[in-house]
Amino acid sequence: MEIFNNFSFILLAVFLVFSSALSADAEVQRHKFVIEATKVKRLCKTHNTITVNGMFPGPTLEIKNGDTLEVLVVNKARYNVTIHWHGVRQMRTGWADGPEFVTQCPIRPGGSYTYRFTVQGQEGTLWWHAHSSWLRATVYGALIIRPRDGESYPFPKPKRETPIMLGEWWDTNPIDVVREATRTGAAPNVSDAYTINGQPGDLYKCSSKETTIVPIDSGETNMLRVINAALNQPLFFKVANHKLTVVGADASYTKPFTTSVLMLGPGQTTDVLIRGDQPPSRYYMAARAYQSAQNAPFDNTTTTAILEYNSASCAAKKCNAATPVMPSLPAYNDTNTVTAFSQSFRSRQKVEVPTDIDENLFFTIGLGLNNCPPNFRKRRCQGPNGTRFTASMNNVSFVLPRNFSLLQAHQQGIPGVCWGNRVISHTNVASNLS
Ligand SMILES: *[C@@H]1O[C@H](CO)[C@@H](O)[C@H](O)[C@H]1NC(C)=O
Ligand SMILES: *[C@@H]1O[C@H](CO)[C@@H](O)[C@H](O)[C@H]1NC(C)=O
Ligand SMILES: *[C@@H]1O[C@H](CO)[C@@H](O)[C@H](O)[C@H]1NC(C)=O
Ligand SMILES: *[C@@H]1O[C@H](CO)[C@@H](O)[C@H](O)[C@H]1NC(C)=O
Ligand SMILES: *[C@@H]1O[C@H](CO)[C@@H](O)[C@H](O)[C@H]1NC(C)=O
Ligand SMILES: *[C@@H]1O[C@H](CO)[C@@H](O)[C@H](O)[C@H]1NC(C)=O
Ligand SMILES: *[C@@H]1O[C@H](CO)[C@@H](O)[C@H](O)[C@H]1NC(C)=O
Ligand SMILES: [Cu+2]
Repeated sequence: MEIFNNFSFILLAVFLVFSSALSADAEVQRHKFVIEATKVKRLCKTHNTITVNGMFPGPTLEIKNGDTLEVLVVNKARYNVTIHWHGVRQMRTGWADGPEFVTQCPIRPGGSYTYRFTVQGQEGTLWWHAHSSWLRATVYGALIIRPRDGESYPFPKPKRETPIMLGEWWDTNPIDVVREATRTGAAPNVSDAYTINGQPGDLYKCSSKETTIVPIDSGETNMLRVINAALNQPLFFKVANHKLTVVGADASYTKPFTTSVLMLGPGQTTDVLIRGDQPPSRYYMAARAYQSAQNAPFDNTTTTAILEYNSASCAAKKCNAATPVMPSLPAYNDTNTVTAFSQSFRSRQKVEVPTDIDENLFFTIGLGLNNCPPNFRKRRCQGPNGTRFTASMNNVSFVLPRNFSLLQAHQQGIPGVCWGNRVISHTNVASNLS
């Protein structure tokens, strides 16, 4: 624990005055997000998909470090909803963070809520998504944070920048998938497709015509802002014949390193530079599962987009474009590649980390806790060996409160919410992951 004496308090006050003067050029950006059901056709079937402003994926927000976002969310859907600003450090704006019943009660159908927060000291790529039930399967978008005016990237400015949002698509209502899993205790159905910027791509039925195209010109260096917006699945990502130079992750710059493949866990982002240094043609960028768990079912399909040299496009060649080159992706269980990739990350500068440990904490994290209480019927315990498929920490599962958010209960000292029976272990994994 840090104890503030008067002297450091004065220093802090001076710092605050100074830093607010520094951010004089910061802007307040206002947006309106209307959450509504929209007809979206994928894999040959039209769904009433919950979207933001009728867009899937939702709008990309582009701000500068130091800017303030003010987003009015209007809920015209038939579900409770909240929006989470994934990765944003909510400094003194905890109520704008978004996880339902943690920092706020959900926005009910017909209701609205304004999120207001400042992004400070973070640059690169983040994203936003719904944080209520499984609405995030379709309610998500990119959040791009560029340097302040007068500042620049710590690498040469890319010619073009393209968000690459990797997603998961269910050929049914995703809310039904999680409700079914919660009812039966079985693991939720795996997705039917992965997507790049909302499109499954050439390898799926009825999808070829809409495959995402990412343009490039010979000789130029572009940036791909890769985001894993999947709900549950770590994903490999590769571009045929092209090397990728990682320059940032989760809105922090990294020491650059070059790789042929990325692996992103759900929620992670990775910014890479890609050079148009190959013969002008069409190249697939592809993503598929990294599955470390043995014997657990997973979606083993592959999503693709096309990196297209402009001189090799259909338009340039009067619609006689080449079949794209396909990258060979790592095996689903290629943990060595994942380890090598993860171990390549370095900070740009030397960072002092605390080395004196005051307290050691020991956590076990599990999936598949045996959790079928005697009073539960068999039909609610259809997980492996008659269990309920649950996530746990130190053998305890988390259950959301139903009447107040944790933050409100903590702030207002409302009993029975934060410090009450938070350790009931009868919930389902599906409602716990975020
Ligand atoms: C929606 O949220 C309200 C609280 O804001 C809660 O009472 C209600 O149970 C929620 N509905 C669902 C379907 O979760
Ligand atoms: C989950 O998969 C099973 C087996 O394929 C299917 O019968 C069921 O309808 C699916 N559930 C949902 C909600 O789509
Ligand atoms: C994906 O899994 C199915 C069975 O669920 C199997 O038939 C198919 O061969 C697998 N495909 C790949 C590419 O591994
Ligand atoms: C990965 O899967 C293959 C089969 O697809 C298997 O032969 C191999 O032993 C597995 N490797 C590991 C490390 O589990
Ligand atoms: C189910 O039970 C059997 C017999 O006790 C055991 O061998 C197996 O590992 C169990 N499976 C799981 C997924 O726990
Ligand atoms: C974990 O919790 C269950 C009850 O939820 C209990 O039966 C089991 O013994 C616990 N396991 C450990 C290692 O504490
Ligand atoms: C709020 O819900 C908790 C259980 O989640 C319950 O214990 C508590 O009594 C409730 N408080 C009020 C004021 O309704
Ligand atoms: Cu998130």
